[in-house]
Amino acid sequence: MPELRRRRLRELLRICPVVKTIEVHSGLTGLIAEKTVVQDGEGLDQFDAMWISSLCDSTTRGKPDIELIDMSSRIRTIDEVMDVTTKPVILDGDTGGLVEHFTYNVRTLERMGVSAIIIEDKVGQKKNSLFGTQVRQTQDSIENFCEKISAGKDAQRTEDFMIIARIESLILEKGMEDALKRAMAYVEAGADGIMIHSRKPEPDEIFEFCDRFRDQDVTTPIVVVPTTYCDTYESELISHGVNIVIYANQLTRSAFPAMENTAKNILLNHRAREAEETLIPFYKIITLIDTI
Ligand code: SPV
Ligand code: MG
Repeated sequence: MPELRRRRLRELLRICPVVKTIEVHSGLTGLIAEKTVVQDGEGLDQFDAMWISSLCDSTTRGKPDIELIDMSSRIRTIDEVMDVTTKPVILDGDTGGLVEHFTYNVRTLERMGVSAIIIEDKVGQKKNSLFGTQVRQTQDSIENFCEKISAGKDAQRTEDFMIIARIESLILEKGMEDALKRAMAYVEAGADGIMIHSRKPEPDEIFEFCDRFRDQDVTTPIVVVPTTYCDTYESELISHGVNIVIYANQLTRSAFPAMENTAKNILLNHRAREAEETLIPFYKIITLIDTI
């Protein structure tokens, strides 16, 4: 039920050392996030939550990650995922759009049972953060972005829904001081969490941000996306005060080469026998899908 799912993220933040979140973009990837369990040492391990990435939602539709996929289409993806899963959903809300639209979208998402939206402090044509300064991207002013956060918080109807502010200062090379100043301002404006993003191969600037943020704020959840600094273990992130780790695109990036290789294999062999060796039997996929 939407209420139970919505509040589950806050509950997980209270009980988990870190909320492990995986990208999903369809019913099938939702089922993978929901049902993948591994034996890890003495116990079992699984993902806690799902991230509906703008990058992967766009890529799956063959479109660029520039806020081209409108909110109605994003809602269709969320609905498809929610229809077959129970874990909490964190939505990548891009810039959040116009404040006047953001407030309506907050209410819609909240009603659906989404637990959190993460909005990034950029304006104008948004491009994916991993492009960094290779493309033109403009950061929003602190004042404007704070207004958007506050308007969203005023619009929501429950205590559960979270608006998490994503800081792009390190991505856009605006420096650590700017990132920290923004973090404090966004929390003051009502943000329920801070996502700090980096495209460095090492986690040093993320660790520094987290340590310095935690010196001033011990409670506000910190969210990170270790795509480029993927050598970093969850335990290291936890030791620097991180609460949510998002594996933001790995399912899409693993499926793409697998599908491309299969297409090439069939073309080269003029039949599917050779490709068959690398394929999962269909009955194994069907076992993921519940019968009612
Ligand atoms: C996404 O997954 O769409 C994100 C994270 O926003 S990143 O692609 O690293 O910008
Ligand atoms: Mg995104």
